[in-house]
Amino acid sequence: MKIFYDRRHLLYIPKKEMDNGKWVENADKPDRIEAIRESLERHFGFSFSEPRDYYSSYLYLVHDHDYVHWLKKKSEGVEPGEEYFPEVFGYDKVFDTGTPITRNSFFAALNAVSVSLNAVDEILTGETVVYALCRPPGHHASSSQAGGYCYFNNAAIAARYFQKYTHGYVAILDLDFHHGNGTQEIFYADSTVLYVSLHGDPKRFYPWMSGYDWEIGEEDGVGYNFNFPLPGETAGTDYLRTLEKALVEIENFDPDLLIVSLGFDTHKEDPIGYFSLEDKDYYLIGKALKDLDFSIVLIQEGGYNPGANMRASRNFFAGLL
Ligand code: Q9C
Ligand code: ZN
Repeated sequence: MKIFYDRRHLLYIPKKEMDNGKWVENADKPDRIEAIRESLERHFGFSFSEPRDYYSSYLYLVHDHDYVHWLKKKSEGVEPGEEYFPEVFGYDKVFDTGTPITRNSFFAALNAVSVSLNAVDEILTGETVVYALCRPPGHHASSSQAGGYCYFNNAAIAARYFQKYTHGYVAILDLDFHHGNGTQEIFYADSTVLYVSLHGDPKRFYPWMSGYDWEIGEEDGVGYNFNFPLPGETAGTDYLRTLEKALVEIENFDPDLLIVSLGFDTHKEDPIGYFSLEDKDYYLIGKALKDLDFSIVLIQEGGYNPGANMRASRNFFAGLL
């Protein structure tokens, strides 16, 4: 399996976030990705390809010009080492209080997009499984707003980039603990991109605004959006049973490419996810995907406990490959 990884993510270090009225440490730290890299290097001997950089014009496959321009200007206005906390939505283009802007937010988020597009390029030249080990994550970012540590929607841009060259159908399977509100929004009226997500019930868990099972798409997209909200503490058996249902929808759709938004914040030891998956469950998740007959691009999303990420990723790839 080919893996793309860009070590410049180490330069992107958000410090704080506001959670329930309190300043807490920001969970999107570099070590969560380093843990995965080390684990895969050690246990499988994988090597990591340096991505080539893409121009920011690819962002417009998904994002509004106003939004891209706003993020670039805001990032440039922050002193190195400082971070800017967005004002209420309407003034700034961020929908929560957990997504600070640092001097290199724009640059780091664009690099994560580049990592993802390199992975799609490999698929276009005949690879069948490629992993984009990128940070910051993307699935909460909508066409015009940042949120949930996400600035640009890596998976959504990857899907549109694939379609630009193939006119093919894409399914996005979102396995992060949190609902990918951004990805859902971007493809909500689109029947060429299927969005399927398993996540914590939005009645209790972030991002609260979306992820209900009655959100099935609109206009042409009706029937091309599937949400599987699950209760807190969901463990392996229930999770895997639900995953099987989700995979049936993907098999019926029969995509030309499957993009997996891969979050390890479903692990029971994750500090901000509330499922109870154990190390061995990730082997079974990987195995469930192996049985599918599609080309797969895996794009890293959440996963905030480095130790748990090491074990989850090792088991996931043992099952997948
Ligand atoms: N009081 C991803 O996993 N914090 N983003 C919620 C609840 C935001 C996570 C705070 C969590 C976003 C890609
Ligand atoms: Zn998450």
